[in-house]
Amino acid sequence: KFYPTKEVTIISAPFSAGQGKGGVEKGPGLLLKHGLREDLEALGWSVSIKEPLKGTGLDVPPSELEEEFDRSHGIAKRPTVVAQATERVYRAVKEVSHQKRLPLTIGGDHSIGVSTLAGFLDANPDACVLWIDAHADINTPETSPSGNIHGFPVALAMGLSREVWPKQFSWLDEAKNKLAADRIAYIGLRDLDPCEKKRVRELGIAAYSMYHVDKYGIAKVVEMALARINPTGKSPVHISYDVDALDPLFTPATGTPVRGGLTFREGMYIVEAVAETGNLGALDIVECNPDLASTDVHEIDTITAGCAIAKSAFGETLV
Ligand code: 6HN
Ligand code: MN
Ligand code: MN
Ligand code: MN
Repeated sequence: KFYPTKEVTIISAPFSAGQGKGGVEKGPGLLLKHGLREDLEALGWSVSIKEPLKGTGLDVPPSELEEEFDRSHGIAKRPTVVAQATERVYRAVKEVSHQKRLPLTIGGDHSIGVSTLAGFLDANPDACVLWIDAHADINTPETSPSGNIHGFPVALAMGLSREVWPKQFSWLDEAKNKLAADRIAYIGLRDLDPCEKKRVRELGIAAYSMYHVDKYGIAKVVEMALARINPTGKSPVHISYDVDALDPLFTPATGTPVRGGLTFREGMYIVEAVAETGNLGALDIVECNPDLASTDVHEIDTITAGCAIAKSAFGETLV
């Protein structure tokens, strides 16, 4: 087992300026309020909490942060604050990873994926990544239709199109290891921008869309994905889980919902299967936005789905 002593640090990342909709910064507080910490303790984990954005003023809705458009190459929105927040989260994930505690990073929007990838890879150069998402998050300024940096984290961690990054992301040059294209697999894809499709194909990234989930079933898809990125079965697995991978029936309160997603059970199966291998190395749970819920039930469904992902990943079994 990669963490035989079962020690986890929850890294709270209440950050929302990687996209434009306020409310996703409330995700970590609500996940904790719904018992995330106690759930993990009940499964035998010892839990500590880190808050790298506390006191920075970065943990507020995007409308309260400086409006900024970098149009030097294509478009990137609010690069200064996103770079500041992601650097802080990176340092926290890196420290926790070197301490051999499992980093569980809770967002916040998915821009913090660059922090968790770079931070975990710093301590574990052989890590592999399952990116569970409706989206590929592999844009850079010149390919992004929106300029929202939550659509960039995979590209940033891979070092793609380095020459067009907003200058504020130079902190990332010091990260020791870049994510290699053969160490990441996607599951749940169904809404890629044209340039993202081209990139995923050209880089030969293992990409399992909802079509593949329908065709092969989720168990086979997880098996194929892990065989591609972790052929020896010995590498720690970093799961970056965007709750919009699940169908909006189950996680309606999220910023970029796309119908036709994973069922609740398919979504849990992915993390259960990795838990069963004993190789879970790091987990991110992102993009829960209570302000986008149209009813209280939608808010609770979304937050409790986030908690369920964590429980399943940390070893809860059904019987
Ligand atoms: N996410 N591909 C779209 C964009 O704006 O770049 C959507 C990105 C969604 C990002 O859900 O983490
Ligand atoms: Mn997404
Ligand atoms: Mn995402
Ligand atoms: Mn409903």
